[in-house]
Amino acid sequence: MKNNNLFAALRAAFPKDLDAVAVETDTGLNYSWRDLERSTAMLANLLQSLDLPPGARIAVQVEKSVEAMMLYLATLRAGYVFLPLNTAYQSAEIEYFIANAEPSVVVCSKKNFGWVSKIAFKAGTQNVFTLDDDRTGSLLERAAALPEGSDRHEVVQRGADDLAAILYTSGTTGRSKGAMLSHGNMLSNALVLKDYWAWEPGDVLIHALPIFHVHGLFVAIHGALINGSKMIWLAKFDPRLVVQKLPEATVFMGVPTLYVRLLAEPGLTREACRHMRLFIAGSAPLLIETFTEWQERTGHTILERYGMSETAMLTSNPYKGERRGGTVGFALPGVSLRVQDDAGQPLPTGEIGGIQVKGPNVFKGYWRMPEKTKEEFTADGYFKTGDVGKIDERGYITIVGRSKDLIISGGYNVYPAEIEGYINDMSGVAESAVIGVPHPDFGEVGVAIVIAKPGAKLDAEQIIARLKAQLANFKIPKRCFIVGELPRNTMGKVQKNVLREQHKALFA
Ligand code: MLC
Ligand code: AMP
Repeated sequence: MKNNNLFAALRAAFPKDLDAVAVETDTGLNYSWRDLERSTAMLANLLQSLDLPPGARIAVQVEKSVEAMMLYLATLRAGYVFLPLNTAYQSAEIEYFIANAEPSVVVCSKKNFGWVSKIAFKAGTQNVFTLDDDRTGSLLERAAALPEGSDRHEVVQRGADDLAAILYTSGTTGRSKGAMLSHGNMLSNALVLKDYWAWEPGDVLIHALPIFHVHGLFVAIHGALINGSKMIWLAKFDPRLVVQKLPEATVFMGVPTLYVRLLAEPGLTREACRHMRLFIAGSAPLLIETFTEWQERTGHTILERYGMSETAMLTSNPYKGERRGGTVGFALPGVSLRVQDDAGQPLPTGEIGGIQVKGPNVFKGYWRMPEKTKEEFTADGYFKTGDVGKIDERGYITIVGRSKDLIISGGYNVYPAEIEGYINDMSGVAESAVIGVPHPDFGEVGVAIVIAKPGAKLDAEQIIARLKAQLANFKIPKRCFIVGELPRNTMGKVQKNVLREQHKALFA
């Protein structure tokens, strides 16, 4: 029987020479393909030795490292479900994810072991590990202590519909939902992108993104591995280092903020990009100015694509044809995409409506939320993305906005409803509205507009400081204003569009 485990497909694409370099790090370490093979086998054996139930979730909140990637691959290999968590999340956020997902294993960094393990044990998780290799309880140390032969492992049999990962994401309601992605979802997407972006022998990818979201974890890692391509691995995005590494690479992927920051590097020249084949952008809108400036500086046209946690990649500008700035290109092969009005009627070319999609890449639903899942799909099986867009006469898709109340800041999603909830809980606050406004570096950032209760005195800086103590740093509004009232429509609903208009030049 064919094994549909995604890892089996990635493993099959490893080059013949297993001693060749698979990953080169910014600290000068080289990992061979054999290292990937052996370490993932050891970690998979270790996970399997824990006697976990079928479908067990492995929740991981660790700093980016090659070992963290190996843990992801080992989880696939052993047939369990990977649940990556942003390293910026603080205790209330982690508590929610662990209570909701009920992971059997939690892996965290050494510095967070105290509070994370407390949350995990309280929620009933039996196994809490660190990944760092200098303390007892480290996964790698344990794996190394397994009996001889533990670096051999037969990839666990998985069906295409079996779960491979849960990615937490949020919709209109503030609370995060776990998007369940299967081995088939991810493999189909990886194979389509290999072809669509014309990956070729000898390609080298600069991996500079975090590995807890679709972009860095799936698009970048799967892309390189399924092509047997070497990765130049940066633990953290550093524009100077990326520019230094460009001459050794052929492919780069980034959110628009990365491109904006790279353009500020004097070393970014045509000469530095002489071996580059492809620059890919996504996760947030790429400004046309960035697209054009990049073309002028480097001679390369950025290829913009569009995706989301629930669907992996949906559309892409073409590799060979015209890459049109301001558009996200065409629906990928196998993806069926349409634009509909609010009444569920298909819209003609050029008209703006809700983007809906269907295809082998579309997720299996939200973890333990069948009702929510049902709401987000149409009767004929299309997923409602919450993005608003149009398709032109040549088939290019443009995203013009979002029907979901969401801010995308530097490629990270921020849910106004979540931040407003925290602000509204503060004493003296009557109400608040969090809006996204344009920002030259992050594309968009959050701004909080707060109303005090009668007689209460509020301090904007204190509100920000309190939020900082509770929430991931990228979610913190960059400014806070205390005002007398919020603009409302005749139904009494806060008019966020009016607030956005009022504050649009704040960071201009
Ligand atoms: C950091 N900060 C941010 C921020 N990142 N603020 C708003 N938005 C962000 N994205 C703030 C911190 O709170 C901190 O503020 C200050 O900036 C410095 O923090 P840092 O950690 O040193 O920042 P830096 O390393 O410069 O990070 C910036 C970044 C990072 C752009 C490199 O945000 C990043 O890696 N973004 C990529 C996100 C990504 O991979 N998205 C893919 C999602 S997948 P203070 O006040 O505390 O000093 C997806 C689907 C798809 O969307 O289609 O791909
Ligand atoms: P996430 O849920 O974090 O995966 O974020 C997915 C969202 O990012 C999508 O629904 C879009 O709103 C947005 N997005 C991704 N790629 C692009 C793009 N190229 N242009 C505009 N928005 C994008």
